[in-house]
Amino acid sequence: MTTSAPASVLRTPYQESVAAYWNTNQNDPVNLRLGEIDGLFHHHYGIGDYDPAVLQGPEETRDARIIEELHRLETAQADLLLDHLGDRRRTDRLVDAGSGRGGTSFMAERRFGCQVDGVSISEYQVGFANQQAVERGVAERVKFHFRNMLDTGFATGSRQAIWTNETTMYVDLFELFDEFSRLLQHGGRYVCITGCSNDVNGLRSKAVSRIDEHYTCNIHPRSEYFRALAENNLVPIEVVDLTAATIPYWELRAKCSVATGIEDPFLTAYKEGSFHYLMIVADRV
Ligand code: GPP
Ligand code: MG
Repeated sequence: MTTSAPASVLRTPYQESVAAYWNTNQNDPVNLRLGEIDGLFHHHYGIGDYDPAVLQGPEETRDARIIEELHRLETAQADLLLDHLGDRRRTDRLVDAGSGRGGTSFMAERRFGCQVDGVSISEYQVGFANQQAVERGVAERVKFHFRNMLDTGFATGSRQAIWTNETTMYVDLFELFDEFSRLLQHGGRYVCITGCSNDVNGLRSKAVSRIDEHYTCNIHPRSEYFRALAENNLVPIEVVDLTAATIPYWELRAKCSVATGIEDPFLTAYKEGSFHYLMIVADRV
């Protein structure tokens, strides 16, 4: 089913710089301290209201309570994504495109018992996630590959579902959905959670540009998602604006010792309406 890795994974200076960011970003308490709570290391944000009780109680343990709560909200985000992957069977093969340290892949395997292949252009992240798979005893079913999600090398029509959990801002959407359309069997499911700029407000705001600069990414306008999906036989069945649901996560994160400084641009962008947090669910036709 799985063909060999393409000859070169990193094909452009931009891809080299994205890989370098994730390869060198190994001491990131905002992700490591949260992941250490239960061994699920996420690289995405959270949704849902936080429990205001975490801000009360003993001062010495306040930060630890906030970290635990942030992790709960990030896991809730991944659960929402998986809720939309459709009825999956144990025999299905799934792809996590831009798999980071593996959090969503492990949750998918736990929920569906499926084979999951994660791809990342960061060799460090692939190594970290494969080590996690061994430690969790699921290395037979969950595998991470040093590959480019624009050119995975997996067989045509071999996949029943694919997701991107906050990774599409690193690639051209037309190229990406062309590859997903090739990989998915007819009726296969694609779920995307992403941050996108708001076409209604015109060109990107300063706050959105600051997010791009921070992560070396290129946030796309909302319209581009739908154009690129339509061009590649991917038909949206559900679109959910998660903006209001993610704002509490950012407000809580801003109060925490592991805050990185990107909290203000996110809160500004969401509140001024120049940016949305969106989930798009689509079927391959
Ligand atoms: C979070 O990863 C996601 C991205 C870097 C992509 C950008 C997302 C947008 C919605 C614009 P992370 O968990 O590694 O970020 P952090 O280290 O800030 O927690
Ligand atoms: Mg994070």
